[in-house]
Amino acid sequence: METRAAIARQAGAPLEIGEVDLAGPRQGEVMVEIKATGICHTDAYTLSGSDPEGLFPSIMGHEGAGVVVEVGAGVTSVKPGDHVIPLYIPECRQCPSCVSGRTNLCTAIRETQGRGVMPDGTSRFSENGKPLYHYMGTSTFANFTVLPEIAVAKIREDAPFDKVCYIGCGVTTGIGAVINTAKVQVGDRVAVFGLGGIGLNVVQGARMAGASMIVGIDLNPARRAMAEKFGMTHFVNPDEVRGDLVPYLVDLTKGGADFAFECVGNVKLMRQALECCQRGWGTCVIIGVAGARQEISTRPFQLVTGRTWKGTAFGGARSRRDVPKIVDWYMDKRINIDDLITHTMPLEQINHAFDLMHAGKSIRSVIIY
Ligand code: NAD
Ligand code: AHE
Ligand code: ZN
Repeated sequence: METRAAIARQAGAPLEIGEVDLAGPRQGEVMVEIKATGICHTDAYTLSGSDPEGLFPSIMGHEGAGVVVEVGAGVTSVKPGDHVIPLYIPECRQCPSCVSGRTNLCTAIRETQGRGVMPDGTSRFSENGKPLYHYMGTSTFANFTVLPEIAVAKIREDAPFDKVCYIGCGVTTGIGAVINTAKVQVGDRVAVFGLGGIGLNVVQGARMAGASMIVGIDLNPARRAMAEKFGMTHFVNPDEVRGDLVPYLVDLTKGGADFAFECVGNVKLMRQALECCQRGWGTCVIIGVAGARQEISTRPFQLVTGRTWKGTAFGGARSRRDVPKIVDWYMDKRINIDDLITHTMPLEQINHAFDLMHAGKSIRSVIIY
């Protein structure tokens, strides 16, 4: 069949809207009609050419929601008509990582996913007989896509696609980083570097966890009002701080943050986020993704004196188990997604969504098919 898609032809070029061919689902696979997809900074990162795994031409996008329209042989956990969220970290419940109980990083299909193909080593997308690569195993910048069964989470049918698509990455990543990875406790002091689509969900998660102080750090003054609405108690614009940012933050938090979250993808900030943590026990959680050849550094003394650097992908969430729960939280009004979706538009305007992100004018843009 044909499907409308935004094609990433080459790094640095705008996406091109067109019809591409999509083959049906094979054994263990499902075809999903994508109803809505958010645009995350990671899409921009890969499109920029900085991602060592970036492949072109490809169909990008990883923050979608839609309806199963067809299933391949052997699929048992979903059926046509089911509402689902595609998962860039699947949950097979059989691989050593899943059974370890220690990580959400299912390894069942990670190798082929990184090569832009389905687990059998081939692509379902093509154009004029030439394959197009999948992206993050999800390819939600196409009206229809094919995924492994283990890479979809079944969700309730009354949840609006144009809102819950954001749970496919940003919401789960931010809130999960606080709850699953950091395990922030009541009364903790939290610092959040970067108040975009991820950082604002960290702020939201920190408020849910009962943090007593939530310091937001961003160069964009327009982020302040939104972050305050989500629970930020103090705003710091590094451009307005005289002298070094780290001692300023240590002073503000009266000794250092219990937890600091880097939500930008900037290795200089990753260092500052570690060093503004409380001596003895403060933990810095890296969420931001930094490009090829970027490295983090600090004086070992920072670690010797009790600080910890750790990272998180998809907020440490067990995807098939946790995503439906987070959809319930949204439907029960326990979390706010609506205010973070600042723009919606048709697929034809997807390049405008990237422009808004780069200009700091949007939190999340959502494409509605
Ligand atoms: P975004 O563009 O919406 O937000 C980034 C924010 O950082 C903006 O508000 C911007 O003003 C701010 N910023 C930029 N430079 C800054 C600086 N020097 N100091 C302070 N603030 C600065 O991006 P996003 O969608 O929120 O994504 C953030 C990062 O998280 C990206 O690197 C993305 O790839 C990554 N990410 C990681 C995961 C994961 O699972 N680990 C999931 C999703 C996104
Ligand atoms: N190919 C990239 C990997 C970037 C990365 O770390 N991705 C996160 C999700 S970002 C979502 O917006 C992730 O899930 N990582 C775990 C994994 O297995 O990739 C690079 O930089 O190499
Ligand atoms: Zn993302």
